[in-house]
Amino acid sequence: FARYFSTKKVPTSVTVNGQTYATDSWTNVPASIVALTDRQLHLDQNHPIGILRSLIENSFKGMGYTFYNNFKPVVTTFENFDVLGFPENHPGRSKSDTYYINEKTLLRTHTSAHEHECFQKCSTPGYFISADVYRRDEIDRTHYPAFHQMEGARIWSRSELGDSLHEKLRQDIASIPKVDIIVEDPNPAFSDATNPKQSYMTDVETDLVSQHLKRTLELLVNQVFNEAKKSAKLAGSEEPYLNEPLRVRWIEAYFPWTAPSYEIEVWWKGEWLEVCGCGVVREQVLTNSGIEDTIGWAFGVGLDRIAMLLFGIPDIRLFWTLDERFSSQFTKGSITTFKPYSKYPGTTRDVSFWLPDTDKLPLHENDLMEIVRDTAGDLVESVKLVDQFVHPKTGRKSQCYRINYQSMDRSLTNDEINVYQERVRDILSSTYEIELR
Ligand code: FA5
Ligand code: MG
Repeated sequence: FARYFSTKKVPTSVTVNGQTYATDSWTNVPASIVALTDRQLHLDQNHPIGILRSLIENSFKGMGYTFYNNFKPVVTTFENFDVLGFPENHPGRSKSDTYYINEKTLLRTHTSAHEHECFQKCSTPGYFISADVYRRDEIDRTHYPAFHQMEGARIWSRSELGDSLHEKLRQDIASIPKVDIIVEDPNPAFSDATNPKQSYMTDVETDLVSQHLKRTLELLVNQVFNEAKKSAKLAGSEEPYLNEPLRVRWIEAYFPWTAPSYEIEVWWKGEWLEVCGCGVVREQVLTNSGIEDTIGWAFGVGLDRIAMLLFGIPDIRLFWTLDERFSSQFTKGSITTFKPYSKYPGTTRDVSFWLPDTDKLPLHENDLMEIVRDTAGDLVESVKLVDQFVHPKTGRKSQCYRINYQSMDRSLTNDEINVYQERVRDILSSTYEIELR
């Protein structure tokens, strides 16, 4: 992609949210992505993402949290990775996964990029932050290079609480509203024995902080999925699970800045749905943020896929449409089921090629995705690898990708699609040492 970008002549600067940054050899953020940073869908009270954000915030009002919703998406590599303990070689740091403005500046890949700042400035015991985040990723109904996360965190100061720390933690746990929910914890399918604890915390502290975290997230998930059940019932579904208490389970997870770490999954439509990663915050994040002798937790939940369930939205790209037929369907404070408007037919085109020899610049799948998306924008419904084989004699590898072009608001002509397809082929063959077939 660096190469693709260089053929397009990297601009000398990139402007995001009114701030101008110098570019360098790391720059890989296309204008089409920068344009999304002004949308602020999570602040729109009449947009499903904004409605979901408010729904969650409302169930935590008066419980000691500050709500941050205005943090800008440009952060430093220090905030997004270093302070959180991401190792140097972590794949998340690579140019194929992350949008860099320049070597030291990027579009945040998660809301955890603000833990450093929030821990420093937050004056309540905890906070929630909601924001748009960006990742170079595949294209399909549930993946988009921009999406939204809500993060929560809570801390307790040992030096302030002294001997009453345990008592305070127990009180705080007891004050979380109880929910009618079936929780597999400990979950028989997983053992917590391998989930690392931190040596600066006692076992009792780790256990109490984890309990507070788990009860908090069970409350959040119950609130959200009860709404999803109501909306599924209103839409006419008679699935038996809609009338039963929600089933959730806790599984072990790994994040560089939490220990122990967990994920909560929800039983939904016959399968376990991954909802949220979380854990007990590592000491180094807290001390690097200038708060000594504290213990606490953090979680991060993706809002888009949950909003898709709640509002019956079949395609993640619909969140970004400017079509009135979408926006007019949603109003502040209410969960309503999306009524699809006329779908326009899609058309597929295949692109096949021999990959370069191994010593040449490899073509990463995300590079291909980016070229397609940058050429045809939201007219790309999906890009899928449909065939791949190795030539028995030459040992060369061939791949075939199927691009599905489809507009959400109009019908596309064959001529128009042919132009995009030709452009994709041209860029591919002029940038990478592939051989088109
Ligand atoms: C994180 O981003 C961590 N920051 C979460 C966290 C916070 C852990 C605090 C511990 C403490 P993860 O990469 O799994 O974790 O992403 C979290 C959620 O974002 C996922 O569960 C998923 O719902 C959503 N998500 C990830 N990629 C995409 C995408 N391309 N499109 C839409 N949603 C996505
Ligand atoms: Mg994940």
